[in-house]
Amino acid sequence: MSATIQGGPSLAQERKLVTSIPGPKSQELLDRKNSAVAAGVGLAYPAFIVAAGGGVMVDADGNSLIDLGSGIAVTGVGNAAPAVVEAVQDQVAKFTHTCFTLTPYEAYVDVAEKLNELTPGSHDKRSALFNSGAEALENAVKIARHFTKKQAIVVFDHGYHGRTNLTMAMTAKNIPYKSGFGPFAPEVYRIPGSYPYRDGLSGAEAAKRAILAIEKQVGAENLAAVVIEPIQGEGGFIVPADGFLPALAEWCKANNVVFVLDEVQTGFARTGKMFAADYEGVTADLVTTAKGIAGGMPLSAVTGRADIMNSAHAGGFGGTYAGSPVATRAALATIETYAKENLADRANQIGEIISFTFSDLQKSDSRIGDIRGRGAMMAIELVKAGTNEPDAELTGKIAAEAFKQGVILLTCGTYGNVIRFLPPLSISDDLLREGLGVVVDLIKANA
Ligand code: PLZ
Repeated sequence: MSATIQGGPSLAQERKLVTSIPGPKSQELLDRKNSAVAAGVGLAYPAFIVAAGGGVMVDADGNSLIDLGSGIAVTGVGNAAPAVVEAVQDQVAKFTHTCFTLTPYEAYVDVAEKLNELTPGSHDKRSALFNSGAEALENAVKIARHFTKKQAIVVFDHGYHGRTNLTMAMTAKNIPYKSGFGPFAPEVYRIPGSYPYRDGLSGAEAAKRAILAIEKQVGAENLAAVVIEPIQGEGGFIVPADGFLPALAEWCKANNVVFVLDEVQTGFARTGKMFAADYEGVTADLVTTAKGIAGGMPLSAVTGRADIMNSAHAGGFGGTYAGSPVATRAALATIETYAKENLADRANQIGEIISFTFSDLQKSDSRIGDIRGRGAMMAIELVKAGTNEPDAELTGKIAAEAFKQGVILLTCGTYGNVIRFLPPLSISDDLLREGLGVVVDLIKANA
């Protein structure tokens, strides 16, 4: 790497292209990557980043790209956010590791207290910390099984929960997540959820269908947990119809089934509230969190009902790095930043700009099949004109061309036809509008 460059919000907030993208330095690094890194680690946008902050990422060639992805909903507070940098630097200079379950430290307890306070519901709660989203999901399942003494787990069409063996079983999509990687963990059952744009069902109707499937295919007497994302992320930013989640939660409660909300992608101000469940009037028994929790440091958590969380024996949960001192200090600074900078409100403003932009375009372009999401977790579903047939080709083309024009744009969806917007909440209106303008122009140009 050549000249050192500082990231964070003081980076020039501009889209600036000084080479073609990826530029020669990134190309060189890409060649080295291909010779050194396993092919399974694919790269969506091969611009090698040297600094990031606010709403931009700067690559090795000096191009400044608009970030509409936040590294998949992670850097909500912004990349290299000053409070996070300060906390991490302070902590690494004190101690880097002890293993919390050997010799503990305060920041882990502080994070647990914060999560117990911030997650929906005022009941008595406990938390346990881990490293990744998938690890949190693995542990939520362990906890639910231990508590209920039952084994089956219900997940949903379009769901995404990770890439470990158990969470691959819980994830719906074959390519790229599962193909050839089986056999998968047993006792995981997938049933239809709620996808208003495609199934046309009300929340009550979708819940009735789901509950019938659970009762017929699994049986409450075998079922430990129902695990669901309050807005399905990788599956296509699918917001369930009103009433769907509360009906499921109620059924779980009546049947001694642990109701787990996976807020890994939706959590921490992203949707305009601290957690997406805050919109739904549901209280989960367990909540899994990660991504936005620690400003980019690897950290995740399971938080939930004290009786469930405390049902397992000491030593049942852990991991060498789980809840590391550096990640927990970063989380405290991150969580404080959401409140101090009012980032949930900022997420709503961002969401309004995005929906306004595409509602306008949708009036004259029937290829914008659906505009959906909450706060700064918004998406457009692209279809063939006048139909609801998914257009994955157009979607891929727009993301690829946006990249060449200096905009990092993520896609998702079971059918690969959803463009998702997950900008850092630190992005300026101007930069956001410029990035969205590139997308609008590309949609128009590819008519
Ligand atoms: N649950 C709801 O969105 C991670 C994965 C991208 P990890 N989603 C992005 C990829 O290519 O692997 C995710 C999620 C929900 C769980 C996870 C898993 O979180 O931190 O990636 O393990």
